[in-house]
Amino acid sequence: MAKAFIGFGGNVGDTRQIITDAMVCLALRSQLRIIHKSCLYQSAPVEATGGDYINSVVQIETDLTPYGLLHVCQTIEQQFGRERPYENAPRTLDLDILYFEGVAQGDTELTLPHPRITERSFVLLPLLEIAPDFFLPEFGALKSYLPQVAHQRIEKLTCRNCASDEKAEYRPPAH
Ligand code: PH2
Ligand code: MG
Ligand code: MG
Repeated sequence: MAKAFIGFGGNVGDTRQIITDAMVCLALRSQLRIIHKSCLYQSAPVEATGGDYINSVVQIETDLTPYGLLHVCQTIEQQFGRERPYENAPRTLDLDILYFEGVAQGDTELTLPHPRITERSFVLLPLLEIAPDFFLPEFGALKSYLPQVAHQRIEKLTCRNCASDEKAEYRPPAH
């Protein structure tokens, strides 16, 4: 079984509900198991247009190959009406494989780890919520990239397993 992380995002329709439902669809797949789910985060579009996004990250373990998992992700995107009129167009649902254990590849269809994993608060914050010490040989400790994305607006939405007064923003340690 390989460990993998998948990012969820969307900014068209009732995205909170769409992501919640899409996670149920993912969980119903027999070739994988969801280990951790982050809370939902609301974030400003990064290099994209449209309204705020809702984002989340899940950790899974799976017997699928990376391309097998990509196929599952694309099928779920289709189930929720994903359209691709142009690059980074507003979308009902986007599922990105962020990391797949043991795989580093530069294929145009599926680059692993995801090339922009360290550049986006909407990936880093939910991923670090469920894997605080996550380390990638190519990048090092992911938490070390938080200061670089501190300007990107993001808010953690309250959910069952988080305290309502928790703040998502990065705060430099007090000296
Ligand atoms: N996805 C993109 C481009 N920009 N911005 C936010 N906040 N959230 C996203 O999921 C997102 C984005 C391309 O997939
Ligand atoms: Mg994406
Ligand atoms: Mg995508």
